[in-house]
Order: sequence, then structure tokens, then C-alpha cells
Amino acid sequence: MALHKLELFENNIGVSDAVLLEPIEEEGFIENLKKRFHHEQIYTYIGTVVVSVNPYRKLPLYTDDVIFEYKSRNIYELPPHVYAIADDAYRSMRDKNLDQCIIISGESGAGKTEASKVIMQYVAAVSGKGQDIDKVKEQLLQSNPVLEAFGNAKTNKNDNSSRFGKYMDIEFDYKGDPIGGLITNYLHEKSRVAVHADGERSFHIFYQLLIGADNNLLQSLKLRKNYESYNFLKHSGSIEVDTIDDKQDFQVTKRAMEVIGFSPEEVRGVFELVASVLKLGNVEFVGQSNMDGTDGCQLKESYEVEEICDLLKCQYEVLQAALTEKTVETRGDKVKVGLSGAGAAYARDALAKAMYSRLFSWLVRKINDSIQKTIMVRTPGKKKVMGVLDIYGFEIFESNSFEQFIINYCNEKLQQIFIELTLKEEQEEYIREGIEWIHVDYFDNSVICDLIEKSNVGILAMLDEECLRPGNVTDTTFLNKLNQTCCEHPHFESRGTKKARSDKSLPHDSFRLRHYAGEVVYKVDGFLEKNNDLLFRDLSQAMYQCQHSLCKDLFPEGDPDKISLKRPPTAGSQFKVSVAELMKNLLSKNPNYIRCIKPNEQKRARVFEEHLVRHQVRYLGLMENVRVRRAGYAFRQLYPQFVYRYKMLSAATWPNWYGVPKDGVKEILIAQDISSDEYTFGKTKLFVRNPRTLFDLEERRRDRMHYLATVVQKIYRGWH
Ligand code: AOV
Ligand code: MG
Repeated sequence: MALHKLELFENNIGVSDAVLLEPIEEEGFIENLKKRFHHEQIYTYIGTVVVSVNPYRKLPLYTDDVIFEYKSRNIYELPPHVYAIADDAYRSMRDKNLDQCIIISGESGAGKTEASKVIMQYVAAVSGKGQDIDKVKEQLLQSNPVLEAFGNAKTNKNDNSSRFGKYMDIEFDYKGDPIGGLITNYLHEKSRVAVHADGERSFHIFYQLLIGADNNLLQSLKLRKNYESYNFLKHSGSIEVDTIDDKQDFQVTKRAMEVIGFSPEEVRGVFELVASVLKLGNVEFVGQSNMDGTDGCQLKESYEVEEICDLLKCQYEVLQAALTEKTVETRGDKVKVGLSGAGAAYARDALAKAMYSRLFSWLVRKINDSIQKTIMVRTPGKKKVMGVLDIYGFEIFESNSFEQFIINYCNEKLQQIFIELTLKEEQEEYIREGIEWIHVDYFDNSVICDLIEKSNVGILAMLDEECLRPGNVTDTTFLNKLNQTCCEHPHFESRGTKKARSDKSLPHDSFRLRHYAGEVVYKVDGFLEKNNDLLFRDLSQAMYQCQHSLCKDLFPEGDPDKISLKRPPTAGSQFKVSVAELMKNLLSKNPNYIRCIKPNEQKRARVFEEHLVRHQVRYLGLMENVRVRRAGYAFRQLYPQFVYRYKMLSAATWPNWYGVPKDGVKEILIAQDISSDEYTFGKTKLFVRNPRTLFDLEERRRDRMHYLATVVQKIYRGWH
């Protein structure tokens, strides 16, 4: 068996495992990634972690032949690849009965979603065949285009940016054949429905539908082909995107929905809702002052609402009233109060956002149900599971709001388990092998996680408290509260605290968190509203009254028989609960990591900007990862494999060693006069302290092979 990493070193295209770098310094690490990147080697290991640098071009790395090569091969036999990790995880799951998870992290545009698709492609290709199994595979693969159409959008960082977090469990039977899957989605960025930054777009499906649907469908949905007709789309100034073919993608989305098992009525129902969201954006109001001095408003024009009512099978009067008035309960009496023009516009956007994000969650549920139905016919038994996590990466924008706060909190938690698990895994290996564990210093980010999530005193708790407190609460009162509670915290800064009072780089309406990945300034504007996430009851009731097949499912709280006086949980606390569940789930599995890096901001091929990569290497904690992995011993190998590779270096082991492998290893080390400080014997593996020792051994092996080849040649010539 070849030790590929050393061969790569010889070929001078960098080392394929950064653990073998000597010395271990950031500069050398980045240089190595760069060298490899320019040789089309986008993957590099740190032990068993894969670091992936986005090539921004198609490389011949994902063909059936390559899959075949990686199938059932040992992780170090071939160049680093996501396939090798997928294969390793798949085989551990199948053969050792260990549930696996693959955690993919990295910033926006670094290649997480592409990596998750590569994993699914690999698993689909190497696992078994059969009618139901193939159907499940197809459903799992086709869930991607559907979720991307409804959940991804062009942002300034990525033309196909996932605006939701996704965790997918692929379930297998005892033979390792996929028999099901379960997708969980996290925090869909619904604010994008109503607004997006310059140069960005809303979710792909809106454009796909307008440009890809035939005239019949458009007419029946009462849509015009022109994006400019829709307020929710027209402000972006970035409608056509070079890398996106909306027309073709629409066909792909539709077909994927069919393959998954959506009925034609369901597909139609989905498009009716998408069309209604677009039309809602065009509903405008004119404010008026009522005789009694109160505010009020009217629809500027009625036809958009009429069309929505046609699509959703709703009574015009009901929707019109729900959009312009709200019911207020005072001392048991219900009173209708008119909304101001601005209030109605706010309620309209809230409805559009709720409709779209609930539709997205419904799609996820529907996909899960369809896959579930396929496996019902199969024999029950204990399932084995491989989870794939593709969640939005750490985000620092010019202006950061509640969404970035939540996304970065999630990344903070992922970093926490990354450190915990890599250390734990390393420590366990040492214990298994009976070797003394050497402590490694690393930055423990629990202190930041606590600052955000701790009960009663964390930022999320403060936010909830402010949302629930009666009286005059605003984003500013929330910030004041933070200033009081967190002023001493080393990772919190705001102008309202002593330590940052004169820091002019920090605006008065913001606070700064020192995340593990860097400092982020959050503007408090909108925190309360986004956390509250309330939809006026009149609107949910109007939606529930629609005769449209999906509306009752999407707005169950609108059922007048089930009016709950309990306040729904806030967005922040819901997210905290789902993140906690996710972490528990990940911790119960054997983790595998893919750490994605973005080499430039311009999405260009062959461009590797060191400063950008350095920043990511730092915040992904990759050097810590190398150090942990190198703690004490840089390299380890199973005894039989070591003997096989180096047997020519001792007369005792050459040409064959029939004794106990560990004794063979000893023979080789003694013959080569390697100092005993340099290695230690584990139960099944040899641990080598210094990469240099290994390189020396490799060099001697090469010389010896060369010598042996010359001898053979001489003998051969002598014979002839
Ligand atoms: P992300 O998932 O990490 O960002 P993507 O996986 O969507 O990033 O990758 C962004 C783009 O980079 C893709 O659309 C491809 O054009 C290109 N790309 C990524 N990986 C590869 C690869 N292995 N080979 C070729 N091109 C690649 V975000 O979803 O924004 O955080 O929220
Ligand atoms: Mg993505």
C-alpha cells in the first residue's frame, strides 16, 4: 500500500497532511495550501479533517472513475478528497455500527453546499441498488434542487447562497443501503422576501417561475413575465446573473418536485402561494385620518388583493379587512382598530414573509414524508445514520443585524463542539493506545457561548425579557439592558459601557461582540421586532379561512377554535432550543469535518489571496487543530502497514516478515538507529514524534528501493 502523503511531498506539490509540516507555523500552512491549490489539489488533510479550498472552476475530481478509485480504500492511499472522508464515515457506520455526522463549515461562498452534494453523490454511488433504494436515493438527491430553489438566493458573497441551515440524516439499513432520510431546516432568512441589499436577489424560485413558467401557468397564476412589475423583486438591480439559468432551473425544480412525490395539485398549490407572495408585495395603502382623530388606511387599488383571493380561495372582504385593520381586545371586548398606512405595509410584509417561510418549512416536511413513505415497505430494523450539516457560515457584513447575530451564535456553538470533539477524539485515541495524553492549550469559546445563551443573563435572555416586558420597550431599551448586564464581560463592548465609551468606531446604536472568528458590530435596530416575530391574529385567521389546500396547514394558529392566549416562543429562544438539539444530535455521533475556505472575494478561478485565507485559517482554528493533532506525536501508523512499507530497511524484515508486526517494527527502528525518544508503541500503532524522522525514513526507503532496483537490473543483465 502506498503512503500517498509522502509521495505528494516528494512531488513537491505540498504535503497532503498538514500535520507533517515542519515547523508548524501559519505561514507554512498557508503556503502549503496555496501550492496545492495551484496544482489543482484543493483538498488537504489535518489528520482526518479535510480542508477544502474553493477552486471556482470545474475540476475533474468528481467523475465515476474517481468515485470508483476511492471506494473502500484507506484514507491515506489516495490524494485527500471529500470522497475519502465520505468513504471512511460510510464504512465506519456500516461495519462498526457507529452513527456518523459530517460537519461542513466555512464562510459564505467557501463551498459547503457543494461539498454536501459531493458527499451525497458519493454515498448514492457506492451503496446498494434496488427499486426502493434507488427511489430513496433519487428523492434524497432531488431534495437539493427543490430546497435550493426556495431557500437559496444570490447574495453579494455567493450567487447561490443558502439562506437556511440544513441538517440531513441519511438513514441506512444493516447492509449499508440508504432507506430514508430526514431533513431539518434552521432559521430561513425570511426578511429577504421583502427586502434585500443592492446587488442581491430574493429567493431563486421567484425568478425561475417568472422566466421559466409557460404562458398557461403564468396566466393561471395571474403573473406577468416582467420582474419590474413586482416590488419585492425590482429593487435589486441584479436580476440576471451570469452563473444562473433561471429558465432551465425552473424545469429542474419542477422535475425534482415530481420525483420526490409532490402531486400535480401540490405543485400547483406551491406556485399559487409563491405568486400570492409576489402579489402581496404590490399591495399598497393610502393613509387617512379618521373623523375621531385615529389613523386608518385603504387599499390603493383592489385588484392585487382580488387576485390573491382568487389564488388562495379567500373572501375579498376578509383579506382586505385583515390587511387594513386589527382586532384589539380590551376588557373582554373585541374592537377593530384601523392601521396606519405604514402599519398596514408592515403587516403586509409580515404576512408575505410568514407565508413564504412557512411554505419552505412545509416543503421540508413534505420531502421528509415522501421519503418516509418509500421506506415503509422495507423491513424494519435498527437504522444506522449518517448526518450531513450544511449551515450558513460565519457572517460579517457592513451592517449586521439579528440574522447575523443568530447565524454567528450557531457558528460559535459549532466551533465549541469542534474543539471539544477533536480534542476528545485525540485524547481517546491516546487512551485506547495506552499512551500518555499531553495537554494542549487552546482558546475555549464557551465564554462567548455563555454570553449569548446563558439563562437569565445571556443576550438572548435579555432580548426575550425586553420583548415580553410591558410598557415602552424599544431596541434602545434592549441595548441599555445589555449595557447594564454585560458591561464587565470581556467579549462585549458598547458605547454605553465604560470600556468603550470613547470608541468612535462603534456607533451608539450598536454593540460589538468579540467572536472566536473576529469582532462583529451588531446594530440593534429591528432586534425586538425580529425576535418577537408576531403576525397579527387577524391575518392568520384570514389565512386559515382560505379554501386553499395549503393555507390551513401553514397558519394553524388562525383556527378560531384553537385560539391560544399563550404567546408563541420568540425567534431567538426557538433557535436556541433547535441549536441545543442539533448539538446533542451531533455529539451523539462520530464527527467528521470538512473545513471550507474561500480563496478570493471575486469568485475567480486560480486566484489565492493569502490575507483572506489567513483570516479564515485563524477563525476556523486550523492551526489549533494541527497542534492538537500533533500534540506529542505527528504521525501514527498501524504496525502491519509500517512493516509493509519499510521492510527493506532491515535485514530481519526483508524481503518478508512473518513474525508479530510490532516486533518487525522494532527491528526496523533498531536497524535504522532511530532514537527511542522519537517514538512510542501504542497497542496497535506506532506513534512517531517528529515528522523529520518520518521523512528520513522515507528518504532511506527511496535510496534502498533504488539500490535494490539497480541490483535486480544487474542480475538481469548478467543473465542475458
Ligand atoms: P457555501 O454553501 O459555502 O456558501 P457554495 O457551496 O454554494 O458555498 O459554493 C459557492 C460556489 O463556489 C458554487 O456555486 C460553485 O460555483 C463554487 N464551488 C464551490 N465548491 C466547488 C468545487 N468543489 N468545485 C467547483 N466549484 C465549486 V453560503 O451557502 O453562501 O455560506 O450561505
Ligand atoms: Mg451553502
